[in-house]
Amino acid sequence: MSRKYTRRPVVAAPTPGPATTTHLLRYDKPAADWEREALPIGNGALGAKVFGGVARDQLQLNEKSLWTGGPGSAEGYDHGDWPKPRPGAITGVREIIDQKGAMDPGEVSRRLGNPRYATVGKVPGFGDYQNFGDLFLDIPGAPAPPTAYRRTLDLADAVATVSYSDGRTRFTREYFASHPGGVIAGRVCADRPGEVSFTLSFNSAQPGTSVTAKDGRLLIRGALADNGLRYEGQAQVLTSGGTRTDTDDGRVVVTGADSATFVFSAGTDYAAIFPGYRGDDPHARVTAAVDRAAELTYSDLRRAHVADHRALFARVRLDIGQHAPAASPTDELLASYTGGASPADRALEALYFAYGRYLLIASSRPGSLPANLQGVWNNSNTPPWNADYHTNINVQMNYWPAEPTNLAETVHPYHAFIQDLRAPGRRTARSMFGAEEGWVVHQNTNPFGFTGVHDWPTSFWMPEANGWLVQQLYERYLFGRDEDFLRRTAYPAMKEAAQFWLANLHTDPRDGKLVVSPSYSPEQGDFTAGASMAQQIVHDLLVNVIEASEVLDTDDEFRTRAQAALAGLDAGLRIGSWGQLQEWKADLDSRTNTHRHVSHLFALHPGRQIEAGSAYADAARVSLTARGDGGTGWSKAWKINFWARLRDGDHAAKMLAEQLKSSTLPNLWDTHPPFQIDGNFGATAGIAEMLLQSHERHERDGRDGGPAGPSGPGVIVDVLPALPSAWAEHGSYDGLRARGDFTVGVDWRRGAATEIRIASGSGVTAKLRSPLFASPHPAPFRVVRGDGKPAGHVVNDGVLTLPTRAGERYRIVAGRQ
Ligand code: FUC
Repeated sequence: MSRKYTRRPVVAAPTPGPATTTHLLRYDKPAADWEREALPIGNGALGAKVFGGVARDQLQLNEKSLWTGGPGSAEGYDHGDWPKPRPGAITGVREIIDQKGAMDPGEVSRRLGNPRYATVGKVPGFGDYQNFGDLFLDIPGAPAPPTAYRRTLDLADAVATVSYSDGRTRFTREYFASHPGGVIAGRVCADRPGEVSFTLSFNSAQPGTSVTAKDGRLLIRGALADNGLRYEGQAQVLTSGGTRTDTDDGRVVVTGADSATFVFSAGTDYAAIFPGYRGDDPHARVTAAVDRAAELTYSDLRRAHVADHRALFARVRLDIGQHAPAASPTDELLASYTGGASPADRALEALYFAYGRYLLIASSRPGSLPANLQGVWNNSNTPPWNADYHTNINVQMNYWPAEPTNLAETVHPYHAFIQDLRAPGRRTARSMFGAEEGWVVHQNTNPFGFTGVHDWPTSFWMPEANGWLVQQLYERYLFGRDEDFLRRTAYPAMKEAAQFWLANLHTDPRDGKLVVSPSYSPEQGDFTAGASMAQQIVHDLLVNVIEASEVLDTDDEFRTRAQAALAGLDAGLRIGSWGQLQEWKADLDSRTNTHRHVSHLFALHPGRQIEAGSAYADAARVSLTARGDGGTGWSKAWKINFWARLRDGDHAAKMLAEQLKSSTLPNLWDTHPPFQIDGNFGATAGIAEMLLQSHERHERDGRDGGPAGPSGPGVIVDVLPALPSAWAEHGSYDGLRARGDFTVGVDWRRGAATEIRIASGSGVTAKLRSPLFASPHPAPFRVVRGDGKPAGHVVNDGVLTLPTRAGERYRIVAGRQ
């Protein structure tokens, strides 16, 4: 009990970091509710929701690989593959669709699905993301009520704080989840010595968990009843002054300390390795992480955490004229938000943007699984939609902000996850489609390579998800221009997804075009051939893989085949009878359909088949207008992106306002309802999309994709493409990323850029579009390098062409001098 920890110097109560109101969530009451009020911290693999109670604080904990299902599951597991071959099943459905034009989803799922258990939502062995349990701090003699209570989450430092006074002593607790440390840490302080007392206990969410306490360390061990997955957690309590006692029933009691800290880590024996998905027992890893963290002083542990977080978070700065009354609690800011002209409304929007970046850092770091439907936070053993990985919008949306908002490192778990789907996905491609080449995944997947199907009629079939997933791999190349990454990581996965489609496109008897069949537009209507989204995704995949093979100068024969397929492909773009972009190949769209999925606009975003100002863009606008401004959280978030791509900043801002007014909880979590994190991420990406775009290719050769030039595929960097009037008066940003490996900053006044800053990472020629460069009367401006010397450039048709050198910074300054 009297370990060296007790002799540590007292660390002063933490002083608040440099957070402004833009980066601080604050509340004047403890959280009464997990979903709406508790505040999230996380290091990717571990997550906690902090309640901030006075007499009892609660940290609800998660370990991201704690999943039921998969190999060893009591329900059995087959990756969703058909238990027995069904020769001709898919071609049979294709033939019926060819003959009748459509097929009822129930009938298709009876033929092609995998039967569920009786319980709706239960796919055999699919599993659920699990709750790990709760750490409780029970504080004797806590004031009721306390005075000057404050609960905050500092997004800049990624530290949650709770503070209050009993009239005599001010108590402060803070919590953070350290990625470098691999732990969640907490500290309890008082501004008078000897005042810190509490009992730390753990309440497991899993039956049969053993919890013991020894030398101030809780040891939590067990195995999931369903699949035997072993898990372990350890929490080490360290004190300055006072006493620390272990209890027989597995608690640690701190009495009369000057301050106390705890460090917690957890792990499982999950490994992302097909087919067993098991690795080492977590005991050694968890012990090492907790030992290492306990050896450090709290301030060193905290400093390393803050430095690690800031290295990502502080890359982007956004000023949209936000200003909130200094002490206004976030829930009040949200409640009084109108989406109007007030600086307080701007403050909420800027905070929400910062929060999206914070949440991505907290829920997706290298070394664990990607962010799921709830990021890393889940307090249930049967969470909504299993808290899984939905591939018909949701997991993709999670990663939309990663590249544009300068958080490329956070996308690593998603990349790894996609690579890990290839082995089971190959098996599914072979067993269901008879494909000799390629991999496939359908509409839901889990950490155990579920690449097959279940049988929920309106949401089980999504083979083109393979193409949508690998789009993110290619985006990494487009943003980072790392050819080695393209060669080794992105291209092989893209090629294998494309190979699947080369073997599985179907010739549509209606017009001889190549289509996906059967295809289904999420999550409505009948099965048909050539639903627009499926076509657009395959189109995107083929264009990208052709471009990538050109960049890498490889695979001529494969490229020729891909080019032939692209030439024969139905591109999935059709303007229908009421001017709408058709969701299906036949003109079936209803003007009164307000379904949340607007799948046929994939070509507008996140695809790049539709350019603003084109006839297809007009049709997309007609469809989007008909769908309306409602929808679930993620649906509104997608619409922010759509309107931004249509360069309608005011409508994009309206959608952001709709999301904040009706799909956002007091802790600023997105709600579907219930809580679903994709909307946070989609909206964050949407805000970036309003400020900077770089998806349009500038070299054209008659086909939809431009050829890759000597420095890779050329793109237009569009500055302030959809700035809403509410943000127009003045503002600035720095640190957003554009394809071509550019980091961009802009100052603006009355809607016009006054300075554009661009740092070139790879020396690609920048093609910048801004009204500043518009012909025939270009506004006067000068272009200078970092050293202030003029930089050579050409202006043509509203586009400034700026040859850049890798590592060089450039400024384009409006005004003659
Ligand atoms: C998609 C959506 C639902 C929900 C679910 C998790 O299938 O249609 O609205 O977001 O994912």
